[in-house]
Amino acid sequence: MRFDKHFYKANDRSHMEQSELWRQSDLEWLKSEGFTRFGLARLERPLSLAMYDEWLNEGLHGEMDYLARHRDQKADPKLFEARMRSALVFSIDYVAEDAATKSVPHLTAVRTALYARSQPEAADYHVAIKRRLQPVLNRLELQFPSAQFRLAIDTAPVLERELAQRAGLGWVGKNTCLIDRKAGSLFFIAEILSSLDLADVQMPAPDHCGTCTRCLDACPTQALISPRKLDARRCISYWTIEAKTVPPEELRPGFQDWFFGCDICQTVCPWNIKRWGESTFKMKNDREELVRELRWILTETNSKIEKTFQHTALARARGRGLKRNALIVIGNSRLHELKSEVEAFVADSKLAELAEWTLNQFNKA
Ligand code: B12
Ligand code: SF4
Ligand code: SF4
Repeated sequence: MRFDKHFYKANDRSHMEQSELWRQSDLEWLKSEGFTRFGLARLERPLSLAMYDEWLNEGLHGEMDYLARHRDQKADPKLFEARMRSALVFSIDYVAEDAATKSVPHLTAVRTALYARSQPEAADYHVAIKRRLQPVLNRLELQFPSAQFRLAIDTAPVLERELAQRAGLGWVGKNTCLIDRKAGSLFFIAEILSSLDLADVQMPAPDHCGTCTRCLDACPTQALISPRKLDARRCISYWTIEAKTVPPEELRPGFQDWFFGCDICQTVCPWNIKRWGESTFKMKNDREELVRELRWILTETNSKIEKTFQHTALARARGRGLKRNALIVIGNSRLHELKSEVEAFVADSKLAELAEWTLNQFNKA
């Protein structure tokens, strides 16, 4: 873990001392716990609320109805947690130095997003990160017995990228991800909400995308419809993780061999290449193993698949979602070896059309 001047940049020390939230000993302790990037932000009406509203109004959230349901709580955090006034926002890397050798348990050859690959955070990162932040929460509770604190990551109705941007942890890149010049963007955002009324004095990080458009150019399904605007209905990550239905035919070839999630708009980003090098993002190419794993996905019962992945990020897609994803990878990678397994889905109530499409891909060059 790094502990350098970058840490101080992300955390306004004079402000920290003024708020008495963090003393030098606290900062040293956080360092020893492995936290090197965090900042403070006031919980208030988001600056980007108009962008969020526009995004919802244009229907770019697809089937993710909860994002519309969360809208009012995101607009006014007091509706979500009446007592909370501020947030300690953390940036937590999810890429290991040896990421190329990491895999989801039971799956080594299918292409999954880096955040879902085997490392402490991957075993349900919500649980793993909450567990990691628990000692920080405990310490805060001891230090401020009359204040309230609450851990949050991902699922809470909080606009985490905006919060992290205001906490000084990076800028919102054209790929919509929060990026830091040294850390890149391959990190989770997590926060400890607090009832302490802290002034928001962080210097927002300047935008370092400049004239670069690599992410927009590289997205195979043109989901980045303009800088900082993502149409989830075109995004591989959305379709392979969040959606319950089958993606439209015109998008499927763009999915290439992505089985779960997608990292393309981040792994082409110069700030991630600078941090991790390109080889970190490569997967081993093992057709035999890929066929074996996809055969298992297609032939195993949904309940057994769900049990196998119950403590991993893959649980979100459920058994049927992973079968859907497998059919697309098989079609795009022309895995003829799995023809009979695919044929078994031609009578499936939900996946029949997709299975026909997969079989048709075998006839293409
Ligand atoms: C829904 C969701 C998705 C959806 C939609 C993503 C999207 N870009 O909108 C899908 C399923 C596609 C998705 C994909 C991924 N996700 Co996601 N997702 C979320 C979730 C739950 C809500 C995001 C949301 O509300 N989207 C709606 C859009 C409009 O909001 P937004 O992306 O936050 O954008 C706001 C800011 O960018 C802000 N903004 C823009 N410009 C500026 C400028 C300034 C100055 C300011 C202040 C604000 C600002 O305005 C926008 C509207 O408010 C968050 C967790 C959370 N609670 O926030 C995780 C989250 C954004 N996801 C995350 C991750 C890791 C991913 C993936 C990398 C996973 C993967 N490998 O497949 C991909 C990345 C794809 C991509 N390019 O975004 C991380 C992002 C970490 C980071 N470094 O940015 C989050 C924060 C989860 C977490 N706690 O770590 N995700
Ligand atoms: S995650 Fe993949 S599909 Fe989604 S915007 Fe990025 S490159 Fe495009
Ligand atoms: S690829 Fe270029 S434009 Fe896209 S987020 Fe990275 S620096 Fe910004």
